[in-house]
Amino acid sequence: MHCPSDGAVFASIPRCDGGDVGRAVVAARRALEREDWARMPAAERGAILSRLAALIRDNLESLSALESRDTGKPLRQGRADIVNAARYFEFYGGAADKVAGETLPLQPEALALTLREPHGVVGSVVPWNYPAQIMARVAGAALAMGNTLVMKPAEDACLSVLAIAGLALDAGLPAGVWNVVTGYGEEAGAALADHPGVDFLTFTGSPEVGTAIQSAAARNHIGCTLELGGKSPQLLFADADLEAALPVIVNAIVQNCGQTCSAGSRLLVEASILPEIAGLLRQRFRALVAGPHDRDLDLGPLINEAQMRRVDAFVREAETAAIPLIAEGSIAPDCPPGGYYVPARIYGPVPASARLAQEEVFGPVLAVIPFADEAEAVAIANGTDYGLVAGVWTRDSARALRVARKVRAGQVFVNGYGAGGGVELPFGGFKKSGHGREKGFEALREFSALKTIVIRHD
Ligand code: TXE
Repeated sequence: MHCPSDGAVFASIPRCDGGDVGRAVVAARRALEREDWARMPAAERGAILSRLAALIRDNLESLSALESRDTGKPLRQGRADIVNAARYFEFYGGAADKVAGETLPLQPEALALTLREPHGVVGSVVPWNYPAQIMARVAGAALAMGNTLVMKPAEDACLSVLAIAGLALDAGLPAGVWNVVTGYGEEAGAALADHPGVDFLTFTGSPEVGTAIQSAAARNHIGCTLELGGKSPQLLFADADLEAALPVIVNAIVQNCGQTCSAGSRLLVEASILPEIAGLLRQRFRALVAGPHDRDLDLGPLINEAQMRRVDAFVREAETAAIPLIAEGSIAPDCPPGGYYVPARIYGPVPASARLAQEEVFGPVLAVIPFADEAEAVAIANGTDYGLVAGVWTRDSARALRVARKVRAGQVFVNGYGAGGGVELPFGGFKKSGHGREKGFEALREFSALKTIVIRHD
């Protein structure tokens, strides 16, 4: 494993192949069929997840340092991620015994009811941007519903996943219930997606690999949820509380160096306040500093060289297209030479059709796009292939509600953005952002199958 802050190798992990994946699927299947998991009362399953949450909190500092070093994110962001991972296991630990079915009206002589049953073996492919959080939102919900799990974390950052899955054994999770296979996407990941012994797939990552995962699910006639990123807009109206809005708008694009599926990467600004907003954001972006994870600055490095090339390509293209650069931040002068550092940048006005306004950069690059009125704001907000998250900033509550209902996004925040993680909130996209919902109670429905039973009684 390379540390993104200096590019140096600091750990090595197994490169699992199809054979390893096959053994993990067999282990997960056996665990599913064993008495100690399948017949465990839901409250006991929940208690194990709650104990795991407590163990994560007991190990908060070491896990935060590991997450920060592995991903390059500043230490306080790594800590926030580990706290959120604990929150997922607390939430799903408490929820495990609260999932109920229904009774349905049918005939006087028959009782009809529904049950939620586990899918069976869940295959999960996790990305590198939020390994602990994404692992926890999948494992918490899938295990709460009684599934067993084979998880393939990302080759670029997977150490917190290994550490926390190890703690799960200490919390009392029976062996074989949660299996982790490390390695490359095209080897271990593809083998997992294609394995006929997997009953349900869940994936967070690029749209390209999402298509491959969905194709594999179709070949095996199983369900899947996909979370494939976004080009999320924040709509800033002239009557908004700018003092409240601007720090949130900046954070939504620089958090985790912009490598966030829900990054607020488009800022739609009412044209009458564009010069004022550009001026205020210029000051804020100029003050942003990127540097090594352990210095805990505004931004850490990007995850790897490929991401750096990707961000550079967008920057070069913006230059070629003469899109104005409003401001850029800086890189701390004494950064280790092998790190993947880029400064935060803000461009505008950006034509709504430009690639910078349409495609996911996955870096700290904000595109500012002016709009004339509410109708145009909504049209621009909805004018990309994505639909993951949106933010609306206005003091006019009727407008906030109108816009929130018209914007095609899985989550819409009014006068805020991101809500501090929000493990309780269903999360997932429209359009190319994917389908299915994770987080909250909705994930418990995704990670279970509905069965109807009809009992005739006279
Ligand atoms: O993603 P990949 P990459 C977006 C973001 C980023 C781009 C490329 O725009 O710039 O994707 O990132 C595994 N079968 N997001 O290349 O390849 C891989 O090992 C099965 C958005 O890193 O999708 C890793 O575990 N699995 C995003 C995971 O897929 C495969 C998070 C993600 O890697 C596989 C990450 C295959 N054939 C990137 N190929 C989000 N939505 O948050 C790779 N993998």
